[in-house]
Amino acid sequence: MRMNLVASALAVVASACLAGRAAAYEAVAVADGGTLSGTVKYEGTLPPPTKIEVTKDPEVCGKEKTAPNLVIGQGNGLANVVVAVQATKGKKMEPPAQNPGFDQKTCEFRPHILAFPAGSTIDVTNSDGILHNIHTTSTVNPSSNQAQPKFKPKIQIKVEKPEWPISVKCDVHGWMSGYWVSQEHPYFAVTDATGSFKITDLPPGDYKVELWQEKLGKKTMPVTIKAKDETKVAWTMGGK
Ligand SMILES: [Cu+2]
Repeated sequence: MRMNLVASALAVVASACLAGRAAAYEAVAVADGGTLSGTVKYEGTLPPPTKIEVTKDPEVCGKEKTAPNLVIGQGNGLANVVVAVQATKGKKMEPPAQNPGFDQKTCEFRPHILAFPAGSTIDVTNSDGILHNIHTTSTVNPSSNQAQPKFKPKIQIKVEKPEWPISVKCDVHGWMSGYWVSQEHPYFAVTDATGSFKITDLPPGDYKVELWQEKLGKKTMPVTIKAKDETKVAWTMGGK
């Protein structure tokens, strides 16, 4: 009996170690999934927008830009927040029907935050007709550094493994910035211009949800998802 107890205690420790090392996502059928929806709003006194002086190619880029690192919309809705449920099992991640697109237009990356399933091939386009040089900084995936002159309209970059945020810059225009978010499961979203998001088909249960905004950092919120029900949240990030 005592030996059994010791053995099962060891087994628990061993499996905990394995979980800690691998923490692999398990794809299962989700018949009674729930929805997480809501908003992320900026809390506190609104900061004035940061202006960026354009120092190159103003005929295409414009003369001045507003920094994209803190975009606050109507009702203080916070755009471009990555909302990632820390799920360990659930729906199988389906590859996107179309390659996610990442454009360079008026010397800005569009979208500013691109979230996609790991294994996606990103179609990097250049709508500007001037030289850009996309430069990603990865630690898990290979980084990419490629010039894209106007006669080279599309570059394809495959992002094999989950990793986020991956910083994206342009080596020609120092103000251009964006982020890629490569996820191993489908339970993530990026807030829209009003700070809204929606994540569906979550297996019922208690979760931690990670919020990430490039300037404000990370925040973790708990939620409970109920079968075939919608959990609505109103979260805040930011100032005091
Ligand atoms: Cu550029």
